[in-house]
Amino acid sequence: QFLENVINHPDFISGDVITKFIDNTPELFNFKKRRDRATKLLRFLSETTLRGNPEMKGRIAPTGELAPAILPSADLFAPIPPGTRDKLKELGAKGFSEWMKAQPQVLLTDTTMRDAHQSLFATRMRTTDMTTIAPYYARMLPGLFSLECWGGATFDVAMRFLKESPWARLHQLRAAVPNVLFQMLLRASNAVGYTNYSDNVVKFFVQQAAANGIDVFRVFDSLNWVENMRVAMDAVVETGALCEGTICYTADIFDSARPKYDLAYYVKMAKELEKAGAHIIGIKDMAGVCRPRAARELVKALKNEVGLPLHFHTHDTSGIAAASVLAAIEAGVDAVDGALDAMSGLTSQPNLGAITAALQGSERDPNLAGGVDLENMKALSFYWEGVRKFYAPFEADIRSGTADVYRHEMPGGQYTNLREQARAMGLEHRWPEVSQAYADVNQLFGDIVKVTPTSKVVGDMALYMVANDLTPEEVADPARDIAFPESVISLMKGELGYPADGFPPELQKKILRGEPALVGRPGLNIPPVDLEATRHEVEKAIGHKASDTELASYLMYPKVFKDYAAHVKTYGDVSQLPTPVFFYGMKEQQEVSVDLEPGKTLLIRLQGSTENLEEGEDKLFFELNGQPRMTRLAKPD
Ligand code: 3PY
Ligand code: ZN
Repeated sequence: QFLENVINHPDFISGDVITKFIDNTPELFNFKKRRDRATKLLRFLSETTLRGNPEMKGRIAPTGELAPAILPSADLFAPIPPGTRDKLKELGAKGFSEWMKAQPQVLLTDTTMRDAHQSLFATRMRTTDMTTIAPYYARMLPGLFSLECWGGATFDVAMRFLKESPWARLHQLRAAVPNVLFQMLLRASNAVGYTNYSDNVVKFFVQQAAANGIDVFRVFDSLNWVENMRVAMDAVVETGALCEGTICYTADIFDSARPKYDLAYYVKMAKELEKAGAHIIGIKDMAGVCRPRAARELVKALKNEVGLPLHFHTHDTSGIAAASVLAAIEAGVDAVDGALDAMSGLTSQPNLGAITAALQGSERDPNLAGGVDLENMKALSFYWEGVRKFYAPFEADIRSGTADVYRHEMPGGQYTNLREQARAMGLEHRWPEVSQAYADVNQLFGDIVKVTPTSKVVGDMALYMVANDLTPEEVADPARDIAFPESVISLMKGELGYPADGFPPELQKKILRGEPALVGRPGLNIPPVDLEATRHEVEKAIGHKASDTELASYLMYPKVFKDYAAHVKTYGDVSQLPTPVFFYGMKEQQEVSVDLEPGKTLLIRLQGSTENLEEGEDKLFFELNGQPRMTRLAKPD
């Protein structure tokens, strides 16, 4: 191995072999580290193969062969064409915003790597499935407006369930796609968490995200409170990235029974966002309840009233979201979101390929300026079709669009997660009741915007009501004592901020049991965090120097980050394992190749195991780069 390291070293290959070569090149002795990494991965593979990935508990693994997803044919040595990211560098954020408005074609965002899998299979898509296809995107769809590939629930899920680093994901994607804007979803003062963070933590997080590759920040507040978005928006603007100040759309502008969410409400908010420094106005229809007629009127009004480009986002839960997208385009929206065909529909975004096809030859044809070729979309979608099969156990059991969404108004990104929570509580068979309770809780809370994190609070309360057979009348009854979930108490205390008209005072009083609610935005009540002291805390916990991004992860999710770091210590970096192996383990005689880093690949074959012998332990026999290796696992109790 030493010789192998020598002859593969770039200095050696370049002929630059000087007498001090060995002294100057300590990494030649890195084979101990590599062996160590291989040992850790073998431990992970052994446990997953014989004991199962803990994530699969209660789920049914797919039967039959899971073949690798088919990659498109494209020349990956061809130069990468310039794209929107180059344009942003050239024009700056304000200039870019003007450029957007001047484009005749509608601009497209592909959400496949973020919202689509968050909404279809509980955010479980792993980094390797994204990085494998990323270099193809750079060459085959260079005309996209952006790739939404980060933020929202992906940050938490990457560490908590997939045991991988969200930052490494961003770095790898960025390296593969230098030309197209990367977009993230940022929950304003809740950043990528479920709680309001200190102002300086929000700012630090935004700085890290921008420095590590995010170009467009879609910033929203879960109660549509612009005051609570300013810290995040200011931080974004300061980095030079694009700030998409976002309206969360709820109810129906034509529903006279819910007059507070009328057209004037949204226009007023958009104007506030424009004043607050946004470069783009996002319309975030997180549940998919913005019907075509409403989309048309809303876009028309906003186009007239604000001077910024508009970006429309919706979900296909109802089954007719593409009609809303087309209506928005007709009314002059500048950019729209969709997911590539195989990852579209249901609770995900509408179908980007079909939207493109529908507009072919029109004056808003997305491909007017080139770079979003429909055939290329199809080839990329075929890859996603293969990838999606790996995640079958995480898909919700829904087969069709449903108009029920207009009743419950659950965000698409929450739907699969809430069903999963219901399943874990043994309430899956009572899903229609959960759905009704969700709508009831919304009314009890005063008809609020429901999007992370407020949507989670409404979901918690709905599950609580179904689990305890509580009616809305009983919840509201001042004489009936109820042990409200923590998240509900926090919401009513104002810890996520307030809706424009506040919470219903009677219910708030009951829930807070005499405790006072906060005054003003939550960030005013949270002291700044001492970042350097926290860095020391992280270092103590993980046993090595903490980078800025590790600190940012810890600030968001202290326990989840520590657990993730412990997993890495024990099992190494599992992010490059093929997804079927990560979730379902290896079969006998199966061979997998794992790229530890560029040029360093492990070839692992499972030869067999002795799990049936009555000894104190099970043994697995592997071949690692041609050498036999054995692992031992203590028998489970
Ligand atoms: C998120 O915040 O994760 C969302 O997708 C909200 O729609
Ligand atoms: Zn969404």
